[in-house]
Amino acid sequence: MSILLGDREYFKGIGKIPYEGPETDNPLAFRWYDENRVVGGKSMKEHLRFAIAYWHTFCGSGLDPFGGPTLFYPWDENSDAVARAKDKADAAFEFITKIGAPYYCFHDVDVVDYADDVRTNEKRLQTLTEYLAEKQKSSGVKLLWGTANLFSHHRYMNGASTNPDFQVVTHAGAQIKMALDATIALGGENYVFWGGREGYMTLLNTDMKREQEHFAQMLKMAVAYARKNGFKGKFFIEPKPCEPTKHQYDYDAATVIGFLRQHDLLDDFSLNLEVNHATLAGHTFQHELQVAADAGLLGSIDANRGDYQNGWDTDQFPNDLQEWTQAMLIILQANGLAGGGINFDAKRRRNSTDVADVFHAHIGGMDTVARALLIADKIRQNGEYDRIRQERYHSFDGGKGAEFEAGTLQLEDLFGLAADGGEPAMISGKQEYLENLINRFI
Ligand code: XLS
Ligand code: NI
Ligand code: NI
Repeated sequence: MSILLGDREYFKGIGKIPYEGPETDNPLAFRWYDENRVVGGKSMKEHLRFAIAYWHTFCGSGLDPFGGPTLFYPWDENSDAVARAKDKADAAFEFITKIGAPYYCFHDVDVVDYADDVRTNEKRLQTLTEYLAEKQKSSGVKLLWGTANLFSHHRYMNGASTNPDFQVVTHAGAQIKMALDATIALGGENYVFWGGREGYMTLLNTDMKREQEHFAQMLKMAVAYARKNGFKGKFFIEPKPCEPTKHQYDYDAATVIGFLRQHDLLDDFSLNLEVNHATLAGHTFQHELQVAADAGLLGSIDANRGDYQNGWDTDQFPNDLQEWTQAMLIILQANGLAGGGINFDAKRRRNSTDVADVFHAHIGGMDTVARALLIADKIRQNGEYDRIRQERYHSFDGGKGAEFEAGTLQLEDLFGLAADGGEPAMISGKQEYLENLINRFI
């Protein structure tokens, strides 16, 4: 089976990335990601469900607020939008197949450039959907999630579903409908809402309550439409506290969970958590994972990292073993991601301009996450980590503590127990001990 549908090879000189193990000198090989290796009863491939982000990897131009593009792609040359989009799809599937990721993710406008006419756009996306369906079939690569880009076009400068102008809201709805059609036709397993410009720049001009109600209304319409058309997957909301707006409504996991509960959306939605968004919200990534896991809403992950010295969404590739080991401990404890996977919402730096750089970036990210999975599995097998955490709460496992948990004590009972039991002994939190324990396995 050929990995290429088109006849051009875009990533010349680089073949399928093999697994060669930790000792290899080959920079274009995996040291840790061995897709068939079984960890805790499941293959690495099934645990991690890696996905490639169409927008960064095949569309990202290296543009930043201070300078224009630095990344020029041979698949971007055709002047016809549909032909150009097909070239890009060829390049995308060549890369995804060579790197060996089982999934990809896209926004509507990553797949094909949109014009300023809704019906033209619908036709374009349908044409590309058919093309992508063929590419999926011949490669075995699947769609982890689709989404609509409701933040780049200038019409969305005041928001999309939360825009104060209803005509803009209709355009957001149209784009969501088309992106859902594409996702469903491609067997997409999930659909994502990241609240691009759903938020405000100043409260002076904003009716926050009304805007959030509009957002909930749009989500309900999207669910109704998708279910009516046979979509069985999950919807994810991806929290982020700011950027591009000063304040995004989907601030963090806890905020989104409250919103979903308030609008009765918990049956259809769970969370897609991004590392760099967690850190922008002043949380660790682990915090966000734990909040979602505790609510049974840990759906999917956008893997990347920020630069911890500056405060914006730098979307660097993950490389921090400490961070990912702790994340994996939470994911394993939660029995994995519910329906989602690990999508590299990450871009190489704008001065990483060699063709090989995009491979190095993904290999590094995949190896970091795979290695963290192996480490976390060892820590769990060793058992001491789980035991210490459990032991810390043992006073609730029986006696009056258990009655407290069961809700059968009154406040005056606590008074009596405090008075009779006397001053509690000091019990160490053992933080440094636990930090050393984790490091022992890294
Ligand atoms: C931006 C978001 C975006 C979403 C998809 O910060 O991470 O890339 O993942 O719209
Ligand atoms: Ni993201
Ligand atoms: Ni992001």
